[in-house]
Amino acid sequence: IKDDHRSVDPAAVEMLRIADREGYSNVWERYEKQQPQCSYGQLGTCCRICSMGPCRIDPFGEGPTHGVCGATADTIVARNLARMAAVGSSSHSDHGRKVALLLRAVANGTNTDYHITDPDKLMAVAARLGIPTAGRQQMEIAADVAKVAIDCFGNQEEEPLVFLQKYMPVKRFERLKELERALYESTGAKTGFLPRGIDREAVDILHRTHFGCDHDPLSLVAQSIRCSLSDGWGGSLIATELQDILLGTPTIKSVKANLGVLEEESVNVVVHGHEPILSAKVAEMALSAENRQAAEAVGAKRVNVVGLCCTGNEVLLRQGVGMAGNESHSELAIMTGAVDAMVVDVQCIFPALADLASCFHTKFITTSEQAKIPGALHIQFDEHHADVIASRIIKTAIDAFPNRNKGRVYIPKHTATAVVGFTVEEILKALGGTLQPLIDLIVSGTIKGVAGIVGCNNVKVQQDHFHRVLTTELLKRDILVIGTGCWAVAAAKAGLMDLSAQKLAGPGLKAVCKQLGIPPVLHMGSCVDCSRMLNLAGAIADHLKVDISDLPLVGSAPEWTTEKAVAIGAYFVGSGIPVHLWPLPPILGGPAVTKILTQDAKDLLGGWFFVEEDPVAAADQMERIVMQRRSALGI
Ligand code: BF8
Repeated sequence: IKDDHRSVDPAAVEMLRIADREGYSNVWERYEKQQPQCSYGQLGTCCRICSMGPCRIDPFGEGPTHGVCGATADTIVARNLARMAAVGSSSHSDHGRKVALLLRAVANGTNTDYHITDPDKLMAVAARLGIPTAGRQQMEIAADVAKVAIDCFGNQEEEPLVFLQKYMPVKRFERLKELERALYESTGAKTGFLPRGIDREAVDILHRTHFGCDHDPLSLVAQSIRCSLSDGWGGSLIATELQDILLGTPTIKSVKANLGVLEEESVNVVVHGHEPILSAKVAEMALSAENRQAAEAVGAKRVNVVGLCCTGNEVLLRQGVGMAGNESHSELAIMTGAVDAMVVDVQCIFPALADLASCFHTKFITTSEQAKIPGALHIQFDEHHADVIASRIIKTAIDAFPNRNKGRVYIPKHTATAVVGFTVEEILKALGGTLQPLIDLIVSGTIKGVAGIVGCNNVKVQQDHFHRVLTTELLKRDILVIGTGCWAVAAAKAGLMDLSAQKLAGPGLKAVCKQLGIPPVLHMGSCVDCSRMLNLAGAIADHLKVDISDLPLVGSAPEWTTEKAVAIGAYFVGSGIPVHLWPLPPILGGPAVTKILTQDAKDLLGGWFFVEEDPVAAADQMERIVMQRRSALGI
């Protein structure tokens, strides 16, 4: 297989050869057609908030320096950024809301399709929230947990939202409170960082970025951080914790990743999107006796459910479902001609999939009222009739199977083994019930620090290249790598989550991984599960009675694409973690905004953003940060 500038994944390279030969439209080809892309957009200096515009600020200082209303480049950039954070935060949080509402329905008996699968997790979350458990019925406790979660969305008081209060480590909470106080004293103006209500912080951004409201870069950036914190310590955290209660807390397991998980002899159903309330049911219903028989009746071996992107991560970790790939694999999966149905819910779904599926026998099924796609078959999902609807989806795939054109089927034979499922609970179990062994390893320098990576695929970067090189470089430097999302899929496909990847690690990390029988790269879940990383960081900080910003931790979002990644990066920064980004975020047209995010944030928050195009240089910089933090701690 020849190198391909579009992807380093051999399965992708094989499929792209077919795409080129057959003329299938794809994300790379459409990207080429967009060249050259608008430089105002890239710098963040175009504004279309009011109808006097659209306005744009000349990046070379030769054209207009202000919009029609007088907005500066910094105002425009900051407003655009804030709206990205609001959208990203809302997407994660709305996902969390649905889980909270489902938990309430299960608790009050109006939904019997789902159950409390992990009562221990229910008790742990209740205890964390200060909900009494002794002598109480399980469903009473579940109802209380659901109520606290639901109230976080609509809280109208000035108090920070309860999940954040109960989960954020003490020193971080104090630091943000102190920062609010200090800014008020020095400026006389209120600047908030601690989120009040999850919905409120997003609405606040929509309000303050309306024509003629907030034009101050610091104020807009602060609200972006606050809204993002309502995602990390609110919406996403609620999604993770309550999904664990309802669907089970993931455990460590060995799985397969890449397009080779598709099976020539089976009915292949790809679940793509984000919400495991749907995908977990599809995976479960595929195993029902009725559906097994129906599959056999059309000459298939079985119904093979596989995942893509984050909902793929959810069912990978909980049910051991094979992982077909990350974002840039979504079209390639259909091009194999072996996908009988692709079923999607919300987020990160190319609308192009509908057209592509129509070139094959593939049923492209949308299920959410929030994500309808022209050309798709819509089967409305309703969690109150989840079993029946999931079965209908499976049946639709089985019915499509006989229409498969066998002559067009090509499944690249690539898969890698990945050991996944490293929730905080599993990490604690592996360490013998306490974080102390991990802390000792960090203190002794056996492990220098921990890097948390999240990230998508972005067609501006060769698929998975940044993920692979950055991750490998960090391992070499004895930095443990943890992460989620499409980065995790890239790492799994590259074999970096296989036990054999231990040999890639530096001597300290290698010895630890061998002793514990774990890979040096830990899959913690989907993008909402970035909350697991926050939780781990918070637990270490509280254990040592320090702030997260004191710890040798660093983050990265390589190959990032979506507004959700902006929210994740911003809540990491707001939690005290420096975050590397590539590609460039659309902020460089605003010098004051750029300075706040890359420099001032260091003093204000202890976390900041930096950009680096070269993965080896990015690893160097991340290592430097880890080492600086170590020496500040005196270790
Ligand atoms: O939420 S990593 S492309 S699938 S945004 Fe989307 Fe990015 Fe993938 Fe998951 Ni996260």
